[in-house]
This record gives sequence, C-alpha cells and structure tokens, in this order.
Amino acid sequence: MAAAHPPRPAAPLRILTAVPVCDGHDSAVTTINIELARHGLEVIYLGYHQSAAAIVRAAIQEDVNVVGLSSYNGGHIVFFKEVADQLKKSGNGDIPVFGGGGGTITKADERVMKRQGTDRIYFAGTPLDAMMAEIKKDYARAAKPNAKFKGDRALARAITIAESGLGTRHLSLVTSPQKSRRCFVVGVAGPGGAGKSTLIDELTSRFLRSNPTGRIALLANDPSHPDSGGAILGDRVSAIYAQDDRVFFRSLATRGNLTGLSAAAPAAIDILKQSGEFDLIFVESVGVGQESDPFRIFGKGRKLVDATLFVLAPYYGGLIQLQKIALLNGADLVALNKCDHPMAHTAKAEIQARLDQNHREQKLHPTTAAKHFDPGVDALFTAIAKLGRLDVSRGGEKACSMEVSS
Ligand code: B12
Ligand SMILES: Nc1nc2c(ncn2[C@@H]2O[C@H](COP(=O)(O)OP(=O)(O)OP(=O)(O)O)[C@@H](O)[C@H]2O)c(=O)[nH]1
Ligand SMILES: [Mg+2]
Repeated sequence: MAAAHPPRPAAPLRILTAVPVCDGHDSAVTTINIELARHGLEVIYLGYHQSAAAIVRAAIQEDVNVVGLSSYNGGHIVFFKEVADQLKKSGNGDIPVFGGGGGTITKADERVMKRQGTDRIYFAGTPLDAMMAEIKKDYARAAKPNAKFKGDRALARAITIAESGLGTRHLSLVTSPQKSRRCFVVGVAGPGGAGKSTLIDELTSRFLRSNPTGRIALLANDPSHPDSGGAILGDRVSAIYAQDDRVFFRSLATRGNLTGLSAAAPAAIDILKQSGEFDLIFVESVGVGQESDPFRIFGKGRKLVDATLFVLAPYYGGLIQLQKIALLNGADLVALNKCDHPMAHTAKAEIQARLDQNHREQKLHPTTAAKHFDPGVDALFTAIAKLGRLDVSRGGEKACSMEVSS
C-alpha cells in the first residue's frame, strides 16, 4: 500500500480589514493588522474612509474568511448592518462581519448589531493574544468548490482553491465556453515602493475610460512573512480605481515562494484568462530588484505573461546598480516613476543609456503616477494598448489623448 501523504498545512486564514466611511481613525486597525499577520493570518487591508460597497466588493474578490471593521465615528450600528446586508443580498452571506471600536461601541450597541447580522464585537481592553486565538479558531474554513457562487466570487474561490494547492480542480470552476475575449497579460515588476500599484491604478483608470464595457483584472503579489507565514497584502490601498465593478482585484501572498510571485500565480492567470471576462490583466510582483525573474522572461520555458513592465524610482542607487538589474534587459516596457522627484532628471539619462546598451529599442517612459492625468502615464498606456492591440477606440473625452495606431 502506498504511504499516505503527510497532511498539508492548512492555508492561512484571509481577513479583509477596513475603516468605515467618514472615519480616519486608522491607528487601531494598523495595530490589529500587524498583530494578525504576526499570528499567521493574511490581511488584506483596504484602508480608511471605505464605503460598504467597496468593502463588500473586496471581500468577494478576495474570497476572505471574514471581514473585520474598525469603527470610531459613531455610525457602527448602521454601517455594520449595511455591510452584512450587502454581503447577504449578493449571495455572499457566508462571509461573517465582526470588528471593534474601543470607546465608541457599547455592550447595548453590540446586542443590536448581533441581531442585525454582526458576528461579534471586540471591546477596549481585550488582550490581543486572546483575540487572535479566537479569530483563528472561529473563522477557519475549508476552501471547497461551491456551485452556488456566481460571478466574481466563483472566480475568487477558484483562485483560493489553486492557492491551497488542490490540483487543477479550480479550472473546471471557471471555464466559460460562451465568452471568449482576447486577453492581454502584462507582468509588472520593480523595486519595493517604486510605485507599481499606483501606476497600475492609473493605467486602470485609462483602461476604464477608453473601453466603456471591458473588464480588467489585477493580480497583486505581496510577500508572506517568513517567521509567521502571515502577510499584509496592502496593494489594494493604492487601488482607487479598483472600486469599479469592471475591475477584478485579487491579492496573493507568496507563501514561501521565492520567485516574486505566489506559486499559485500561473494558475490564477489561467483562471482569469479562461473566464473570458477580461481584456487586460496586470500581474504585480512583490518588490524585486537585481536577481528575480518572476515572469520567466529568461530561459526556454513558457513566459507567464504577454509583456513585462519594469518600474523604477529615481533612487535606485547608481550606475552599477542599474547594470545589475537583469530584468532591464528583458523588459518590454520600462517606466521611471516618481518623476516629480529632484533626482529624476539624472535618473532618466542614466536609465535610457542603460537601455540603449540592450539594442532593443526599449523606450523609457517617465511617469508620475501620484499625479492624476499625468501625460507620461497616458503615453505608457498607449504603448501597452498598442502592444496588446487593445480596443481603446470607444473612450470618452479623456481617452481622446490616447490615439492608438496599430
Ligand atoms: C487615537 C484617537 C484619535 C487620533 C486618530 C489617529 C489615527 N490615525 O487613528 C486623532 C487624534 C487623529 C483623532 C482624531 C479624531 N477623533 Co479620535 N480618538 C482617538 C482615541 C483616543 C483612541 C482610538 C484608538 O486608536 N484606540 C486604540 C485601539 C487599539 O484600542 P481600542 O480602541 O480599545 O480597540 C480595542 C478593540 O476595540 C479592538 N479593535 C479595534 N478595532 C478593531 C478592528 C478589528 C478588525 C478587530 C479584530 C479588533 C478591533 O482592538 C482593541 C483591543 O484591545 C479615541 C478614544 C477611545 N477611547 O476610543 C478617540 C475618539 C474615537 N475620537 C473621537 C473624535 C470625536 C475624533 C475627532 C472627530 C476629533 C475632532 N473633533 O477633530 C477626530 C476625527 C478624525 C477622523 N479623521 O476621523 C471620539 C469619537 C466619538 C464618537 N464616535 O462619538 C473618541 C471616542 C474620543 C471621545 N471620547 O470623544 N482621534
Ligand atoms: N512622489 C511620488 N510618490 C509616488 C508616485 N507613485 C507612487 N508614489 C507613492 O509611493 C508609495 C509607494 O507606492 P506603491 O504604488 O504602493 O508602490 P509599489 O511599488 O506598489 O510598492 P510594493 O508593492 O510594496 O513593492 C506610495 O506612498 C505612493 O503614493 C509618484 O509618481 N510620485
Ligand atoms: Mg504594490
């Protein structure tokens, strides 16, 4: 008889945390987020001042085990109910909602909130360790296929199953013979904090404006902590335009994979492609520098993406550092972001000289993603659209500046 497989360690619990609309008290949730990650949970943080609709959309697309709200503005009775109601109404009532709010939520409020669908409230003075143990115990779940899930939740669950390493069962969940969209996949890499997520968000806005019916998917990889296995998946914080139903955003933790992507990223890309829903997919790697090859640009194997965009900020070091970055040899597109920085002028010249040595006619795109309507981002989007032969001809007035010739 064949030896039994050793039991697979349970996948980390995924929690979405957020602070409600009209509330800027984010220091409590920041403390809680770090504690959750320290206890091995994957935390998808949405940010403060978040609407119920944005929280529900994120919970669905991230297929989280639970939503945790941190509320100090006094509107908790109405707000928690609204989130629970919207989850239920959209067929996702299996995702529980809980939270805390120090000196603002009373025991009497909690009784009302529980009747209205909130799972539990943590009050001021609850020891963090006790809270963490309880969350891990009560919100663990098996990631099973669920035929009742529709739309983005079905896609999200398929990705969860792929992440759990459960073979290829995820693919049967999404194959959609009716829909067939040609889909262009762009891998985005670059050092931590260079502005990849912000740039992707700005590119997303160009896509949404220039194609009024298409959908775009974003796969954001962030590192798992090697000590606890937890992670702070923070790319959603920069994703303003992901608050649109035409955007599917999924955060992936690397879970020990050292390539710069989750081991499930190739399967997640396949799932998104097979769904037939998307015209464009951006895959953001974790912050990578000199050694990684997340999208398998080099070597003879199948490239994971159709094109790669490497994003740098002006403070990369010096010429020698630029020479070491092998991804600059292979990237189809290169952006120097943060061009509002005083060092950008020199950086532009140094990076262009580095690219010229590749003899591949790589053009450097200077961008300032932190600025809305930046012409450098317009030009970069135009280059991506041209490369991917995207249909951007149906845009509104803002898209007029983006003429794409094929
Ligand atoms: C720090 C603080 C601030 C800081 C916020 C800094 C920041 N970036 O977050 C500053 C000074 C900026 C601030 C500003 C304001 N504040 Co203030 N602030 C507080 C204070 C003193 C502490 C809140 C806190 O962070 N606690 C630390 C956390 C870790 O502890 P805890 O709250 O006890 O949380 C426990 C549990 O609830 C749980 N928990 C909490 N959240 C979550 C989430 C999850 C997922 C989980 C699992 C658990 C959990 O974890 C802890 C376990 O021990 C409270 C007073 C209070 N007692 O709550 C007032 C308070 C919330 N603020 C108040 C007010 C009025 C304001 C202002 C409007 C003041 C003004 N007029 O400008 C502004 C609004 C700011 C804004 N943009 O929203 C009022 C709210 C009154 C109300 N809702 O009716 C309070 C209650 C003070 C008061 N008594 O008047 N504030
Ligand atoms: N000044 C300036 N700041 C920017 C620009 N683009 C992004 N930022 C800021 O830089 C910080 C990091 O941006 P992100 O988009 O999160 O960077 P990232 O490369 O995705 O980071 P990781 O995913 O952690 O590797 C944020 O505070 C952004 O607001 C820019 O063009 N100029
Ligand atoms: Mg990022």
